[in-house]
Amino acid sequence: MDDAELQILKQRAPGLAALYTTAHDAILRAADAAALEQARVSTLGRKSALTELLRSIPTLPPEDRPLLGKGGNTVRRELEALVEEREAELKREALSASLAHERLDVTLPGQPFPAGHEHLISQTMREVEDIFIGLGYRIAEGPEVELDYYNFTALNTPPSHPARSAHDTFWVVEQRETMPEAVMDADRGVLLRTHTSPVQVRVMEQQRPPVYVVCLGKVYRRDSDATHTPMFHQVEGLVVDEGITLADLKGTVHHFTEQFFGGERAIRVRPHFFPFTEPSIEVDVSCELCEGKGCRSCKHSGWLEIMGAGMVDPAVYDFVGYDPEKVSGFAFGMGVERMAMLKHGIPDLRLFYDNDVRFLRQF
Ligand code: 2NM
Repeated sequence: MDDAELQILKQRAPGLAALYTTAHDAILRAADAAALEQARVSTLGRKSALTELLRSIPTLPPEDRPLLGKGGNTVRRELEALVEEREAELKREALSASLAHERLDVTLPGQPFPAGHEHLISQTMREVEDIFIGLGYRIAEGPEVELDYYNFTALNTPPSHPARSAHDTFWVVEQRETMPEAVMDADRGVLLRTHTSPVQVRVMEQQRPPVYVVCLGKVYRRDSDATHTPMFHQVEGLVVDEGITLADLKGTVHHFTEQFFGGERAIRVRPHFFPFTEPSIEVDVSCELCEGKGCRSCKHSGWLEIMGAGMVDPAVYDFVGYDPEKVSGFAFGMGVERMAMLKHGIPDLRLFYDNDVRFLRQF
């Protein structure tokens, strides 16, 4: 409504004009959404003077009705539009106030937080992997929950072997739970693998020679004391090809120890026994902490025991269908925790699993 229109309204319907100016001011004065809602209800609501006036029109003298009816509706539309405008204006004000107040500088540096790193055991496994990858080996993996057949039987470890007892092995399903006694068969148990060798058996089942693989992973034994944890890590390697001899095993181990421990290293082998290799050996590497003179680390012998190994027993080839007349091979196994302890001079196995970051972050 412009000034001229308002003047006319003032002359012809002063009550309606006064109502309009009061309502107009109340709406414009509303300082926030709640105040605006209050102004809307009191000026346009069901109990407002304007609504009452519009409602009373049918009772007015007929000559007054057109003016007050038309004027009243115009006033209502104007006030409704005014409320909407004021509402939009308040929203704009609120937005710019919050933008000013909650301004965020996205170029500020972030909150620093400490970055972790791989556990020493994982790092050590990766180093070992890298060395064998460099020799052309492939990495093999297998299940940690394993069948009796792969963990023991196919590795030429007969049912009478002490390692099969509940004393040393975590059984998941014992054979007698899966089989009636009469047909009890030593292969049907399910267990947590006690070494990574079952992976090598699975590899031989899957592929023909030449085989050059290493397997790294968790193994489980029912031991727990200062020098044994119920879970630990192993690396095992397997080579099967034509014409492989113990000399290849020794050369491979020598290369590995020099790469892993650094410097020039001598190795020596001692005879040993494993059910799955013949002949079997244990391998020592020269102790460089004392240059072979003898120290606490090498128990004053000048040598550190690092692995068991041997030439794969033909009995194992029978299980996987390899012909021992055509191929031969070697296998070796070592404990990752022990390798890391020897390399870094760590005195106690339990440090790996206490998860004290003051220890872990040194590596
Ligand atoms: C060792 C020591 C000696 C070994 C043997 C085999 C397989 F599958 F070829 F028969 N895998 N791993 C082996 C041999 C493991 O660990 C101390």
